Amino acid sequence: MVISAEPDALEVDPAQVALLIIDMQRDFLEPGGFGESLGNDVSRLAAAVPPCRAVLDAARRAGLLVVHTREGHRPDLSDAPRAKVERGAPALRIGAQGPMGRILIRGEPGHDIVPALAPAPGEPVIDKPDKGAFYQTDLDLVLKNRGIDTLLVCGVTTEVCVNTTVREANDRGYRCVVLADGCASYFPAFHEAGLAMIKAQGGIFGWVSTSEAVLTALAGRPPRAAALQAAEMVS
Ligand code: C5J
Repeated sequence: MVISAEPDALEVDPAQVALLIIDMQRDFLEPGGFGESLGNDVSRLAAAVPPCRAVLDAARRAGLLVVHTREGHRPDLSDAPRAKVERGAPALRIGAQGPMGRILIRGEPGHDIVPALAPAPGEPVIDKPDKGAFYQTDLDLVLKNRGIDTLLVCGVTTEVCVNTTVREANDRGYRCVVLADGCASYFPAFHEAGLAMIKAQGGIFGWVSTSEAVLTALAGRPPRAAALQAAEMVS
């Protein structure tokens, strides 16, 4: 199938494509979690949920591998570097008690993926200790064992965990197609810059597309209309 994208449309074999949904956790999207503890307006991330859900539903229907990631730490913080924990006011740091349980700790309510995007049985969930989904995880193994060479990437935040993961994936030889409307940032300018950096220089880290373009491709419709949609949504 052909996915309309920037800088160029991309031909992919659906059998080798996975949907990778990055960190759509309550800790980042809902009040009282890690994102808000860092002083962010978490409501800015909500817009990414419906496009992610639409692509998730379509990917499941098409039989694509769907992989979810979560950022978080062990309850004893033994996998959390001091350099990460010591930032911010102590009452709001990683491991502190918040309204959704201890902030950014595995097993706490805030660590869960938001209900609209909850993993289905059998879908791999990659728990990662930091920004990149390949760092100290078995994601590469999971993808290689399924013969995956192309990742449709959405999630939060665009310039942090999405960009870090895309750069890691690019270095490992994966083709990354980032869905602009399926990603979000607390900072609109960083969202735009994060996408611009991926697709610049002939797609130095990958491609940028939209949920609509991917839905079109998965439905087997011609990519021409999708090209126009992508141009409208990404510009
Ligand atoms: C952050 C993430 N922003 N998932 N994590 O700390 O982007």
